Amino acid sequence: MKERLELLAKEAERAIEAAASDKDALLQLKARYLGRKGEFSGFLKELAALPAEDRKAAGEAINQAKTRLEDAIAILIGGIEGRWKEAALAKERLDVTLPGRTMPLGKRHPVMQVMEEIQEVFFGLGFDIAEGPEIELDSYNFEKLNIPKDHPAREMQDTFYVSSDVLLRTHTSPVQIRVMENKRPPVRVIAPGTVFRRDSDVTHSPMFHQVEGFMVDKGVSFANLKAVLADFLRTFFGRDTGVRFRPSFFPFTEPSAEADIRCVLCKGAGCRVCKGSGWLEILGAGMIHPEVFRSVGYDYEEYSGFAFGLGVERIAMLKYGIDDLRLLFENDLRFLKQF
Ligand code: 2NL
Repeated sequence: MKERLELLAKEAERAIEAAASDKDALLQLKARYLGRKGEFSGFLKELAALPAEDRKAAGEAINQAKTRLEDAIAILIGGIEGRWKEAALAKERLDVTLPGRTMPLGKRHPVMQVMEEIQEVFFGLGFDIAEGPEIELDSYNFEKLNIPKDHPAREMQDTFYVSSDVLLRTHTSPVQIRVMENKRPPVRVIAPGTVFRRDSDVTHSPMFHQVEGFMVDKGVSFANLKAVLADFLRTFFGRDTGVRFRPSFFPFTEPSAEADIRCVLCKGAGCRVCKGSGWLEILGAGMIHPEVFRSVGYDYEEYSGFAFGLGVERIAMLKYGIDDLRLLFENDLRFLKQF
C-alpha cells in the first residue's frame, strides 16, 4: 500500500505541475484525486483491512499526502487569481493627477453686477431692500406720487398700459409707496428693479433697471440727502470723486435736485462722454413731497424724508466705458465675457 500511495502522489504531483497555470484544470485535478469519490478515498477504505497496529501510521501517511497536494493546488490557484486581479487593476488604473474637464461658468450680467454693488453700498448705510410688482396700478405708479391723470408730468414718461388703470411700472417708486403704507417711520429702504417705458432708440431701451431709495424720520434734512448720496457716489466711483448738486424738478419731491460727478473719463477737462461739460449726471433726488406723505398716511408735520432714483444701465456704461446701450441687451457672449 505504501508504494501504491507514493506512486499515486507522484502521479498527482506531476499532473498538478503540468496544470500549474490553469485554474479549471487544477480544480478538476483536486476533484479527481482529493474529492470524496477521488483516488485517495480508496486508500482510506483499505485501512479497515489493515492490522490494528499499522492503521495509525498508514492513515497519517494518506492524510499527509492529501494535505501536501491540497496545499500545492491552493497555492497555485491563489497565484493565478492574484495575477488576474493585478491585470484587472492595471487595466483600470486612473491617473488622478490629470487636470479635470472645466465647465464653462456663467457670470452675472454687468447690469446685475452694478445693481448688486449699488445695493451693497446702501446696505452698508443701514438701508433695507424692498421689491414689488412690475405690473402696477396707475394709482401706485402715478397718483400716490403726486402725478394725477392729465398732469403734464405724465408726458415725461411714456407708459405701457395693460388697461386704463393697470400698467408696467415706469419706475420703482410704487415699491416705496407700498413700504410707506405698511411701515411707520423711521424707514430706510432701497427698491431695485426692472422698469418699462415706451422709448426705444440709441440711448433708450423699453426695459431697463432702476435703483430708488428713500429715508424718512423726524428731522431728516436736505443736508442728510447730500451726505448720504455724496457718500454713496464716492464709495461707488472712488473716494476723491468730485460731486455736485444742481436744482431740478420732480413732481414727487420738493425741493428737487440732480447729482453730478466729475467725468470719470476726462476728470473734468471735457470730452465726448461728458459732452465737454466735465460733469456726468448720475441721479435725481429730493425731499419727499408733502402730497406723497399725505397719500401714504404719514404726518408731514412730524416727519420728513428724502428720496432718490438712478438708472442702472447708465451707471454700468460709465463704470465700464460702454459707449452703446444696445450692447447691454444683445447678450453677445463675446461682449458679456469681458465682465
Ligand atoms: C431719476 C429721478 C427720483 C424719486 C426718484 C421718489 C419716490 C417716492 C417719493 C419721492 Cl416714493 N420720490 N423717488 C425722487 C426723486 C428722483 O428719480 O432721475 N431717476 C432715474
